[in-house]
Amino acid sequence: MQVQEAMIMLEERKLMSETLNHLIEQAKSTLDANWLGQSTKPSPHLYPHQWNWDSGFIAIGYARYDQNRAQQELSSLFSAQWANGMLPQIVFNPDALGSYFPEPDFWQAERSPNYPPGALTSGITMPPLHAMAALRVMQYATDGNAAREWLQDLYPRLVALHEYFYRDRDPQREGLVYIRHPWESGLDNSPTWDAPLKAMKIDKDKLPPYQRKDLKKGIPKSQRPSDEDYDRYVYLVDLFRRLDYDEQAIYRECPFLIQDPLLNSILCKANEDLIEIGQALGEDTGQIQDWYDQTSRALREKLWHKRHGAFDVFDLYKGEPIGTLTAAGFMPLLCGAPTSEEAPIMCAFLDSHAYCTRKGTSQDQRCFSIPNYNLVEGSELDTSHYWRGPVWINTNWLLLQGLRRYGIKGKADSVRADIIKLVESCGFHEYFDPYEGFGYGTDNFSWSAALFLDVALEQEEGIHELPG
Ligand code: 9WN
Repeated sequence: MQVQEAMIMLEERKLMSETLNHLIEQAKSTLDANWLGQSTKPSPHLYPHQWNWDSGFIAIGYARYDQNRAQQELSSLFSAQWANGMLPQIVFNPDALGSYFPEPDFWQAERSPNYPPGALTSGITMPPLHAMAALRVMQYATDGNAAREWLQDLYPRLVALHEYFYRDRDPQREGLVYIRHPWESGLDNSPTWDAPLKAMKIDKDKLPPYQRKDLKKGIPKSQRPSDEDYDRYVYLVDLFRRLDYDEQAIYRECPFLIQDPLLNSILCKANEDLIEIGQALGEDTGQIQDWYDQTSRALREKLWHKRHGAFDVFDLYKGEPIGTLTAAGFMPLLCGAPTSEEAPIMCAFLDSHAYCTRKGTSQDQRCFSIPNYNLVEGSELDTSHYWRGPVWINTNWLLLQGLRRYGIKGKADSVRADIIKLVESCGFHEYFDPYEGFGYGTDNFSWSAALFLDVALEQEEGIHELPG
């Protein structure tokens, strides 16, 4: 056994099952407190509505212990699906309007002919990990018949969502879909978006008036996106509503069109999981297999960055790669896109100081994997600033699945151990400092609780041992 593995095992044992059980109960209480009756808000105050990819992660946690809630979480989100298949980034809670920006009055998403009657939604989407979550609901189902019935209802909606991406977001039929707003990436102020956002020519006097509400929730301004970023976020929303959310017009006019490896890897993996669901339901999954093949090939052929040893991001508007150094560059491991030569190169990069090697346990040697941005070469690194350096539990959880897929046991175990350690020392924060482990952003954050639950229950059941 290697020294690294032995140290991790020792640490895991030290966290006695009593402590783990206590944290598991706390995670469930956190989700209970954020439960709105049909869905879960991401956090008590900062995010009072339902968010798209948050609900996917949250359902993954619920799938482990509450099938009903897992199913309701996804069903309520899909009840606001647009007629063209788009699943909105936010489904607004009518009882909580007034404390977040932007809300339905600003989005004016009803200008689109695809807007779902009776729902209140934003006009953009997010990474589609819902088939991954649905597969877990199926796998952990306690009542097979009820789960099957639920899946029969959800399956065509999941197919429509994937179809939307390939039909409307991949106009050149490359197998890679684009995002058109940083909020669609889920990694809002990632340094990757700096160049395309700065290149946007905006006339501040022509921006619609708006007021940020995120800065009134007790989170330091230094931990939220900048005002310059918000001006650009607002510029893009205003463009979409002026174009009545017509995707062809947006494609022609939008200055922010990006092929991102995180969203594309999630879509690719979700295709694979959707095939498994479809086969269990006796459906023909040929089209979905074709989507999976297209995207895994395109990730490899267009986005692999040999010199970086990770996957790149492509700016479709400018027609050139951006040169990513964020955690998104490792996400293709999730769907099996890297070749058997590329995966070990990525792993060596991950195992360098750039993304935290577990060097020791003393304060000055400690580093939690993996930060969202390269700690050595990231020129815009800020270890307390949102997506510009901190460790996030959702990206770590995704990476964990990818590392396991390739049998990269040492790193997978250390990523899992760090998820548990961060929660143990700081609770269910939104994000964490890679060196100090401090929790930042909002507290009682739902996906931190849900994904902690997934790995903690796995550890408790002792089913985390990996082959090889
Ligand atoms: C905008 C809810 C969401 C997450 C995103 C995260 C943050 C929103 C915001 O919170 O974004 O969508 O107001 O900052 O960046 O990933 O889904 O938790």
